[in-house]
Amino acid sequence: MLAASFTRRSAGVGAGVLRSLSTWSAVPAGPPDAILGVTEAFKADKDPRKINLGVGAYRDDQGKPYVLDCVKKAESILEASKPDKEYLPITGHAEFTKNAVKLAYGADSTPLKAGISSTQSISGTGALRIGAAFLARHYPHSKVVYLPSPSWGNHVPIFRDSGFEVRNYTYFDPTTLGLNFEGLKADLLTKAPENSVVLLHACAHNPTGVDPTPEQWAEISDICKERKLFPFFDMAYQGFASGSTSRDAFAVRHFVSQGHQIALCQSFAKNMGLYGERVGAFSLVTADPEEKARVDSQLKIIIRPMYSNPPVHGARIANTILANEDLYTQWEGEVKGMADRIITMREKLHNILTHDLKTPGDWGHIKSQIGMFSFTGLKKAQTVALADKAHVYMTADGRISMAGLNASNIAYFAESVDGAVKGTL
Ligand code: KET
Repeated sequence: MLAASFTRRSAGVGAGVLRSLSTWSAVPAGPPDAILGVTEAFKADKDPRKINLGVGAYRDDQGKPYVLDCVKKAESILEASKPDKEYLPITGHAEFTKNAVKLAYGADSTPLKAGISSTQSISGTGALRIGAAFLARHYPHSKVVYLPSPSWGNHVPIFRDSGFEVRNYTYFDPTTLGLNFEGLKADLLTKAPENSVVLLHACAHNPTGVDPTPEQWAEISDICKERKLFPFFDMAYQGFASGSTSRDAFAVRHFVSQGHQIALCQSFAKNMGLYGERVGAFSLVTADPEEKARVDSQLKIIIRPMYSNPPVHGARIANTILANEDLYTQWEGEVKGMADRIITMREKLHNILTHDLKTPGDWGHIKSQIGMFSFTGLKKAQTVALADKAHVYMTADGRISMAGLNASNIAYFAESVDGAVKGTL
């Protein structure tokens, strides 16, 4: 290409018709996304036995995407009301954010009356991005964020791209496949400088499926207070851990009751199945209505140049459910139904691996881990073999989305794992 253009130039061809090096010729190819890239590989696989356990998206027992009945009802109520398509305000659908915040903090929460500054967001990812941008600009004490090790893969670029230095605190213990609570405490007590931002998964930790107990949360809250650490909660799975949205809000509500001025990111992708609608909320606890008004004004200043204002349809659906007593009750039942189906899959998988196949290793963590994911302990090479030889897709860290398993594919999946572990695939 380079040689050709030089030759043509020297042959006297007019400069206007010459094609020189493309403007983007130096742009390096990036790696596929660690989670969404798995879906791309899955889609390209033509084998009928293929299974996608990569992305955390709920599937029903037929392996199909699941549109909740309460969502269908909310949509027909909305359709009948013939809503317009006007812009929302910069911070979105005000009634939706009010109800979203109530869902997280609890109807009796004190700051709910005094001052929670909140905005609608482009799902949980957008909430994280607004929050990180707000802290980068206005948190006066630190530009260092501590993430649990491991954490959701997108946390690092979100905080880095927002101007934070990203560090880790101990979370998972690879030998017990459970929480390394002593390591966590030691890191927050001695490693993290005072005033650092600490990211906490409110429930159903991704990717490990390991959550602190209520007693451990209380200790973490005390440590944050003692060390003046700023608690930044990511709550993408409210309802998916225990099947109850209020039980899953324990950590958030406990921290707030202890006087922490938390930041909170909410997503309705998983618990309402509104993945592609991009419905979420970001909130900050403020001291009083006057402070809240100032924070509100700065949230608008951050959002307006990013995307001006959020999409309306999903927020209307979520709000219709949150605001209507019957739909809300139905929704709670459907969240529990999804959580329960996942628990049944955990039990079945554990049974097949330990009793039927006698797969080497201890598989108790499949049952004890919580939420949408199981951190299987499979090694990267085994995940590669599972994809290449058995058409079973998961993230390279051995995380599986339990919701991708069902009565028809669980036996094939367990046999494939058995083969990967025994090296017989
Ligand atoms: N936080 C966590 C912890 C999380 O797992 C996700 C999504 C999000 C936030 C953002 O979700 P949103 O759809 O923006 O509301 N996790 C799944 C999907 C993804 O990676 O985008 C996943 O881990 O598979």
